[in-house]
Amino acid sequence: KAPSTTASEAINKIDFKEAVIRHLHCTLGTDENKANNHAWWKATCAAIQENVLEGLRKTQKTHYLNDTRAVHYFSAEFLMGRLLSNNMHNLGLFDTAQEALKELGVELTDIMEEEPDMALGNGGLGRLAACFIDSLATMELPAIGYGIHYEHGLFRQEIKSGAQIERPDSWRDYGNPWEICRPESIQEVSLYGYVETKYGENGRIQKEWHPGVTVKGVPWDIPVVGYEGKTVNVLRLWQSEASDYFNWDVFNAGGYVDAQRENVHAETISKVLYPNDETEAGKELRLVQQYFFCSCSLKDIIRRYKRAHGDDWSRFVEQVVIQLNDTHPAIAIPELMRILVDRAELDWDKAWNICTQVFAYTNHTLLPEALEKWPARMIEKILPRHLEIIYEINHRFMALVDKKWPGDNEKKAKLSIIEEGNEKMVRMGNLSVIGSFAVNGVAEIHSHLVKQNLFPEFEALWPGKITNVTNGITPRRWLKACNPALSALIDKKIGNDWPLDLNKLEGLSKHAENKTFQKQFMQVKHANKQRLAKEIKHSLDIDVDVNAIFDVQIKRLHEYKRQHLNLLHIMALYRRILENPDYDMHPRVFIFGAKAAPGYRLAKDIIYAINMVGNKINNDPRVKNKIKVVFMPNYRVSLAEKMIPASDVSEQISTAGKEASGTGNMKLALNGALTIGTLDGANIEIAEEVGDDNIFIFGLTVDEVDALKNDGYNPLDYYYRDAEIKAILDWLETDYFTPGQPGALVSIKQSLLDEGDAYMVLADFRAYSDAQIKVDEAYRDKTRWAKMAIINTAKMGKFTSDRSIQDYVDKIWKLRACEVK
Ligand code: 26M
Repeated sequence: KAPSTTASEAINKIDFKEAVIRHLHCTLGTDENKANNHAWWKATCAAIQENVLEGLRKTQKTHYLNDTRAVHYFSAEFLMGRLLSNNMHNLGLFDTAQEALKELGVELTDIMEEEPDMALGNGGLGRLAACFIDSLATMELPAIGYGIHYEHGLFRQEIKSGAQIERPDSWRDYGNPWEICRPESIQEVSLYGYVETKYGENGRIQKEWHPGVTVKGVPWDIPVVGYEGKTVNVLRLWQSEASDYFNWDVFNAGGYVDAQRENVHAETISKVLYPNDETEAGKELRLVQQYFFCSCSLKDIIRRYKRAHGDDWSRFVEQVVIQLNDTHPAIAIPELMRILVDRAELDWDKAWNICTQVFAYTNHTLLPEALEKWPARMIEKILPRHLEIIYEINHRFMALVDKKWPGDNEKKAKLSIIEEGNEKMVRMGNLSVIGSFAVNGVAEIHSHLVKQNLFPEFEALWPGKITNVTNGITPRRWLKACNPALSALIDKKIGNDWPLDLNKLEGLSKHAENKTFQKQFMQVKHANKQRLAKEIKHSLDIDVDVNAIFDVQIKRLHEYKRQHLNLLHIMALYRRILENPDYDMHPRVFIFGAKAAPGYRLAKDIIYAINMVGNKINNDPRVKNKIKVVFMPNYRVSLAEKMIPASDVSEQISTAGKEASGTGNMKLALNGALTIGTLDGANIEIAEEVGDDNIFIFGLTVDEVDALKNDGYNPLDYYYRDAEIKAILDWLETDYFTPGQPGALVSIKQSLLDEGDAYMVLADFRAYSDAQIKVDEAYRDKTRWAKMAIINTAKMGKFTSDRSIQDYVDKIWKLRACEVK
C-alpha cells in the first residue's frame, strides 16, 4: 500500500507539530494538556506566521534591491475576514497542518472557528480591497495596502425580538497573531490651527500652516501572502495615538485654549469604523480619519522614496502610483500638493504635474446620497491649508474649463470642485477626477453610466480618462478555501492549477451533461447544504429541509438592493398557499444575511419585517414546510464562506442602474448557485458568460427605468391593477405578523405607495414573481439544474480578481511583476 504522505511532507508535518508545540510552550505559556481551542489556534497561527515572515523578509529585500515601482492601494476599508485558512492555503500548508494537528488530537476546522473576523470594512468596497491585495501578492506585483487600524470594526449584529441591535466589535481583545507593530515607522499628522502668509526673500509668497494639534500614526503591518507563497506584500494600517510633544503655536499665538483641541482626542481617530454603507454622514471625525491615514501613508511613501532617491523628485512618478478606493482618500491629493509646494518648495505646476501622474481613482457608486461632499467650513477648520490648496486647484481648473467652453457658466458650475449654495461644499468626486490621471468604474454598465450620467462634462473635456475595470473576487478564498469538497472534485476533473488561472474552469463545461459528474457536483452541494442546515439549527433553532431550494440574499441592507422585493414575493407565496393548500411549489428556504446602517430606519424596519414574517410562516402548519425564512444574524466574511457553498439560488435583484457591480453575485455563481437577477452591474457580464439559458434575468432595464421615471412612475397603478400586490401591501398594515402591534410594518408600504417607490419595487414585482416560477420549474428537473449549476462554475473565469488586477496593470498602473526567489 502506498504511503499516504511523501517523505518531505512527513518531515514538514513533524516540523509543523514541533513548531506548534514550541509556540504553545514559549509564546502562550501553556502545554498540550491544558491548551484550549483558542490557545491551539494562536499556536497554529504563530507556526504559520514563521513561514509568512520569511516570505515577507525575502520580498521586502527583493523589492528594495530592485527599486521596484509599486502600487499603493489607499482604502478606508479592508474587509480581510479570517487569515489562518487563507494563509495556510496560499503557503500550501493546509493539509500538512491539518494532519499534524490531527496527530496532536486537534481538529483544524474547530480551531479555525476561534479566529475573529478582521471586519475593517462595511461591505463590497472593503472586501474588494482585500481580494485585490490577495491578487497583487499572487501575481508577484509590488504593492502595499494603506488603511486604518480601527480598534472596532463593523458592529456585531444581534437580533432581539426580530430587530437589529448593534454591539461593538472587538477583534483584537485577545491579541491578533498576524499583525506586526512598526514603531520605527511612526508618522506625525497635524490638524486644525491657522495658515500664516509670509513673503520670502525672493518676493515669493510662502504659506506656513501652524497646526493646533499633532497626533502620532503608528503603523501595524499585516502580511499578505500570495498563492504559492512567493511574494508576501503588506497591508499597513495606521493607529492614532497622542503625540509625545504638542504643537503649542495656537496657544502661544492666541493666548487661549483652542476649542478644537477638545474636539478630537488623538486616540479617538482610529477608534471605530463608520457603518454608513452608501450614505455620506458628513461627520467631522470621519474626515479626520480620512486625512489621518492619507497623510501617514503619503509620508511613508515619501520616506521610502527618499531613502532610494534623496531629494530628487524627478523619478517619483516612475516609482509611485496611488489608487484611491472611492473618494474616501481623496484628501490625499491636496495633501501631496501641500507636501510638494510648502515643504519641498516645488513650484505649483511641477507639483501638480507630479500629483496628476500619481493618482488614479475608482468610483463605486452613482447614488447621489453616497457622493462625498464636505462643508468648506469644516475643511477650513480641520485643514485650513488644504482648503486654500483646493481653491487654488479649482481656480486653475476653472481657467482651463473657460478655454474649452468660453463663458459657459453652467459647465463651470457642474465641473467646479466647489458646490455653491447656502453652505459651500467641496465635491470629493470632482476633486478626484481632476487630480487623477485615470478614473474607472467597476463594471461595464457602471462605467458607461459614470461617463454618461455622473461625469459627462469630464468625459467631454478629457475623453478616454474614464475607463472600466470590472470587479473580481479571489478564487483562493471564494472557492478553494471555502468549498474544499467542490475544489477537490474540480481538481480531479481538470487538474489543480485553476486557482491561478480561473479560465481553466471552462474545462468543466464538457462534463456538464455527464450524469456521473452531475451527481458528484450535486452531492457536494448537498453536503454543503447539510452543514449550513446544522448551523441554522444551531444558531436559530429552525429546521430546514436540505432537499429544499436554498435561496440566498446576502449583502448590506439597502432599498436599492431590494430585500423587500424578495420579502413581498415570500408573502405572495405564503398567501397563495393559504388560498390553495395544494399550491404547487418545490420547498424553498429563503435565507438572508444583512446588516443595516444603525441610522437607516427603513433598512432596520425591513430586517424586522423579514424576521416577523419569517416567524409567522415558519410556525404555520398550513405551510407544511414548503417555505422557510431564515435571517442569519451578523452577516460577515466568515459567515459568507459557509453560506455561499450551500446556495442554490443567488438573489441579485437591485433596481437596474443602482448596483455598481456587485461581487457576491460572482462568489455565488462560482460556487454553482444560479442567479435570479436584474440587468444591473456585473450581472450583465455574468449573463454574457453563462448564457441566457443558465441565468434567470427579469425586470426593467436601465433604459426602461429611466423611461418610466420620465413618464411619471406611479406605484399606485401597480397597487390597484395587481390584486396580489394590493393584498400583500395591505397585509403589512394589519397585525397578522406582529400580533398586538398593528402598523409595525407599515413603513414599508408607505415607502412604496406614499413616498413614490424610488427603487421601483412594485414595477418589477410581477416580472420577479414570474422569474421565480421559472426557477421553481428548473429546479424540479434535477438534470437540467445540475447542468446549469456546473456551467455557472465553469464560466466564472472572467471574474477572478487576478483578471481585474491585470486590467489595472495594463490600463492604469503600468507595473511589472518582480519575482521573489
Ligand atoms: C460613507 C460615509 C461614512 C462612512 C462610510 C461610508 C461608506 C463606506 C463604504 C460609503 C460607501 C461604502 O462602500 C460602498 C460600497 O461598498 N460600494 C460597493 O462597491 C462594490 C465594489 O466595487 C460594488 O461591487 C458594489 O456594487 C458597490 O455597492
